[in-house]
Amino acid sequence: MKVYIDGQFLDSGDAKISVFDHGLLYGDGVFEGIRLYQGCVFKLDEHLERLEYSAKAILLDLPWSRQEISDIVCESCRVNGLTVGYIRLVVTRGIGSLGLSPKSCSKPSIICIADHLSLYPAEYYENGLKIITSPIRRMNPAALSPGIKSLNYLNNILAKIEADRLGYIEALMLNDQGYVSECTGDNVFIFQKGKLFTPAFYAGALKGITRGVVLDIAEELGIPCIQENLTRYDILVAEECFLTGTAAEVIPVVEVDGRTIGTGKPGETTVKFLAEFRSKVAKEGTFL
Ligand code: PXG
Repeated sequence: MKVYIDGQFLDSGDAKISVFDHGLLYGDGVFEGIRLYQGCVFKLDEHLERLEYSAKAILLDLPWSRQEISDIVCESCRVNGLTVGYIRLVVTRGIGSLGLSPKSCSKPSIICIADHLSLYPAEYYENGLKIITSPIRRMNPAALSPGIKSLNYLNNILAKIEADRLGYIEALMLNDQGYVSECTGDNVFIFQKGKLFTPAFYAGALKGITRGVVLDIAEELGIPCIQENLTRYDILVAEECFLTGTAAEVIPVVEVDGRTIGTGKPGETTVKFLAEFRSKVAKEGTFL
């Protein structure tokens, strides 16, 4: 596998960054996770826009145009002969001296890894996921906006580790007010009485690209989708619940904290959204 770092494609074993990179020293950087389906990069423009916004929010000036970054992403897929896969795009503050201030960092670094994807087992889509509510709260937007896809994922990582130790692969995270924000790497939706509901961004959810596609599908299907505060109670009494994310796509949730959601099987609407999502990825995207 070849990895792109600052203008060069390197063998994966040689793809290394400096120990003085502020991305490593301080988590000072931003990233994106993108999918490649059938030779098409899905929602590339949306991912690049989010990367630009994340960078802007942390006062990191990207010295590359959107087209240049798009070319790096596509070339990384081509060089590795991929037609399906997962692309990790990372921008760090770059090399600097010890000390928090990025003033010593003269130029940001850009890394692009395009690799095969290890998919969630089909069983999760057929039978649904069992998740738990994490006692770890999602970041307060006044501390660090959860809208920034930054290299500071410890909050979510800790929730993920604790869930994993209990035998779960995802965990629901509440915000510091106790409202549902999202999962550690996925947005959350419920379906109730003909309507979809998902936490608003102000509840501390990342502006998920898959979430956006699900909102488009809801509009196409004429299903109203309400973005408002949801409580754990709303999830527990929902007819259906599903998660969305670049890796997970649309994945049903059938149990939360040992309590059955809906019928305990993936709901009809969830199954429809997954099918619609998969038909979209087969038709849309930026060709390599
Ligand atoms: N919330 C959070 C906190 C995320 O990090 C999503 C929601 C879903 O957003 P998208 O745009 O993917 O629909 C994410 C993104 C991984 C991995 O390696 C996945 C994400 C983040 C970091 C790593 O599986 N999901």
